[in-house]
Amino acid sequence: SEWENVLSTFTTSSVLSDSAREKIMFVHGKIADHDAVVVLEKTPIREDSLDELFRGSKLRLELRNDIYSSYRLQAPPHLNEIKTTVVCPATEKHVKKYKRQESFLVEETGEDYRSITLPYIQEQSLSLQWVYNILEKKAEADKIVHDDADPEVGFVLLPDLKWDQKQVDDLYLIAIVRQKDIKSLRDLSLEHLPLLQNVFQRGKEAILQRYNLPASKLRVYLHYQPSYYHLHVHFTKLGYDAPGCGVERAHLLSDVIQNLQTDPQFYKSRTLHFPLRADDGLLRRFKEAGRL
Ligand code: M7G
Repeated sequence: SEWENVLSTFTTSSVLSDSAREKIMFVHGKIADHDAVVVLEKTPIREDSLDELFRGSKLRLELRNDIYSSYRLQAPPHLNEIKTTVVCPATEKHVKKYKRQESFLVEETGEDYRSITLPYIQEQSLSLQWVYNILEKKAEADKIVHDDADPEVGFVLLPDLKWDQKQVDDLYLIAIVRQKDIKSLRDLSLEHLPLLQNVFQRGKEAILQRYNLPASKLRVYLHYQPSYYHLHVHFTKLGYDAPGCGVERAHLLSDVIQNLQTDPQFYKSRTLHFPLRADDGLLRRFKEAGRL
């Protein structure tokens, strides 16, 4: 592995949000003249590193009282790394995405989707270049866990940006479908059932094979609204609540499949609820339309 020094010139503008409990911090700043967002996250302690941790660390006693003592432990550097994600150049949307903000639950009817949401996402949403790079194997090709090249039901399954793959405890993969014209849940209808079933079935099988994690340990879901309007499915380990992934946006893939089986128009006609941040342009559109 190579070492880089992209962050040596990083200048901090502000902390967008942080959580002592999740041990994560989102920082806005500049690299050269470009806006950048840097995500710093302390990673879990790995069980398979415990021996090395106990043997190779230095301990400084902080207090001792009866049977209780507390220390500061200085772990070997390679056991004490900080997972770091850099977005550069970052757009204003990226900066907003990571800023701690009050959010509001929006009620979107099928008609609201067509008259408010769709025009908005057609005008402005985050670039999908990273998605196309993955599908065309121009990036992250060595990380692919399952590749189904079928143009109709095919998809690429690979580790999510948020997962460092060091431990299965916080397993997080995404399946990116090969069809390019499905923006979100709202575009789904009966014709997509074979695709969804394929992603569900093959995705679970691939994860069992690679990580020895059975379907009963997986949470498989889509986000609505997503950040990126190219259909993708999240696979996370049950019980691991990834930072910034609230329940309000999650739709279990198994429910999505059943809903479409019951009613092919389900996602075109049903009212869907989701939270939007205070400074989200879409929230403003809902307000302007008198829907909030
Ligand atoms: P989403 O539901 O559109 O938005 O999910 P969210 O980020 O608000 O949940 C997109 C998913 O793709 C997220 O889980 C991201 O962490 C992941 N992701 C984003 N990018 C830019 C990349 C990338 O470049 N590579 C990989 N492997 N995953 C990414």
